[in-house]
Amino acid sequence: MTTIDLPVGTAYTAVGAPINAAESTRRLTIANIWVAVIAFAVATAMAVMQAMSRANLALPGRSARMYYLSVTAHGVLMALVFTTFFIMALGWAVVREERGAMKWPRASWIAFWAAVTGVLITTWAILTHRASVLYTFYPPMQAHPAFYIGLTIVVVASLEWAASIVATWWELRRASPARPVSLAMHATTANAMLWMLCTLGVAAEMVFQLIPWSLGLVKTIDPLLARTLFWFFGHPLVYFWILPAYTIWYTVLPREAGGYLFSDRLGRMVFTLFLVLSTPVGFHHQFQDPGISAGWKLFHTFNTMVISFPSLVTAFTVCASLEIAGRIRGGKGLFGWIGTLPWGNPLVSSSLCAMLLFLIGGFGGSINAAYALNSVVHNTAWVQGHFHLTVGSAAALTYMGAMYWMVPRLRGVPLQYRPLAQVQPFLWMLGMTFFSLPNHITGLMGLPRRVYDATYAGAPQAQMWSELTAISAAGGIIVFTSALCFVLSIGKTLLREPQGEPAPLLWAEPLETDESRVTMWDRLGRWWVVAVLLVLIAYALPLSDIFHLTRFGSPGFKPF
Ligand code: HAS
Ligand code: CU
Repeated sequence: MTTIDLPVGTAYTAVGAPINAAESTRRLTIANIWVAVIAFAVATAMAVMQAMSRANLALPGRSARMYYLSVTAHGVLMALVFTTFFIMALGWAVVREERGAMKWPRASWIAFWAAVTGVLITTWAILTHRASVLYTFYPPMQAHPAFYIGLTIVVVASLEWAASIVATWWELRRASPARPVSLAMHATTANAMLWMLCTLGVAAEMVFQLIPWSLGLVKTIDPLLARTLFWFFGHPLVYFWILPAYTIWYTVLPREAGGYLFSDRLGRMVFTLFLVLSTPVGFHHQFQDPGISAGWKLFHTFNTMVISFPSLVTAFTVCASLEIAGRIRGGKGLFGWIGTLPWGNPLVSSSLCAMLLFLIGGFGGSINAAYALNSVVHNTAWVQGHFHLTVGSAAALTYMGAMYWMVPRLRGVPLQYRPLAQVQPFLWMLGMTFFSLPNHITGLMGLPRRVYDATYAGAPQAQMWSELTAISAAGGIIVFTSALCFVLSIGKTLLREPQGEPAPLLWAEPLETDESRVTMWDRLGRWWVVAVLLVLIAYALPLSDIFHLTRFGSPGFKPF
């Protein structure tokens, strides 16, 4: 780890009291975790309702209107709020270990409160039935301007976080040019740089299309352009979610499992490749859209296959690190090391369960990305099966494991209700298996996603689907139970009076210690330029094509 002595100076708490900057960073980390946990708890309640709806159970107050409100709230609070706030928390925690304190405490606290305000504005719009447009906010469905404005505030605020991370990295690199920053800092910086590139798409969609249109300043919107700008952002967004999980798998898991990171350098390569390759792939969400030529769609398919490579390297590196740990702990034979891993440690079991589910989710992703096969699965239940294994498990479950590990250390409190935290990952894995596998199967049978009416307007297949949707509803209930265990354990750990001093967050040691020299993978600034060039290649012509099409705008629709 590169720790350099920097003056940490004076910062201010949320209420303006002077405070040591390191302490301010610690508090900001915890504040972000609080928002993440609250968003998670609310979104979880929505999820049960939806799972039951799929199984056509008569719930009090069940209606199409409630269903789409709930799907929107669940998607926005889980996929956008829970994730982003946890990711910012992890970023601040890494910066605190690396530099001692964040760079711009005042601006960062202002950004935090701005982000919270943005979340509240958006949530108000959703919960008052003004924004049932789902988390991908597809126009021509139209929401209240508050929905779009709130989310734009969150994005802008998160960019302050990203800028601060990158500035910290820059300062550390300049202070000791011959030594790389820690792998955790490298990974966090790559993710922040990725965020600074991909949010351009959603910002353009918000500022030039959705906000003026929802305010009535323009009458119509071009859905194709909006979708293209959204997915310019939307795919890198999924890597923005997964990279913090990979960060934990590389930099924390090997140590907690009792071993070493198999290769630090491979880790650096992986995170740098994600920075370069995550954005020019968005058309794999638009294979079925008109107005984008087949050649460009195929180009994005190829890029998608290339971006699976760093995930495969991750599967290898993480498995190798776990094997080292398992053998140090006395595991013998081809698979004997798996059983000797500390499955009772909630960070370890969360990560392992997350990875096992990700094996299936990632495989499904490769099917989605195959241009022709996508027409079989697009807009079917398969897709929600896919993303509950990826963002809903690989990312979310690892985040939960990371919180079991971080919060006690940040607060100087032992993990509370530890047995709940110990069973929680297994319940999640069980529930998500029951939830997601039937979704994959029914998806292949043609069950559409995001449809409220469980009789599917009398479709003859509805009978065939019903048993599987009942299983997936049961899976949803198990996941809900797991979520409750998480909220109870982490909620109590957040609330309990501190009993000791905060403890440092220690990163895993690499197996090879001669890896501490700067290589091309550490030069993130240059790679960011390469990323921008690739984005230009992948998007400039297709976007110009869209602008040259005869364009018919659409008025807004508020069906629910
Ligand atoms: Fe995806 C749709 C393609 C990964 C999230 N994806 C979605 C949507 C979401 C999402 C939210 O090409 C829905 C969007 C919507 O609402 O419309 N996805 C991919 C591909 C990958 C992929 C190729 N997705 C993710 C990740 C996500 C995520 C990661 C969130 C975090 N996805 C698609 C496509 C669509 C799509 C199309 C559009 C579908 C449509 O038509 O609408 C790849 O990056 C996946 C690579 C991953 C692997 C797995 C590596 C495995 C690892 C675990 C190792 C395990 C070990 C086990 C070591 C190849 C790293 C150890 C255990 C022991 C016990 C020892
Ligand atoms: Cu994607």
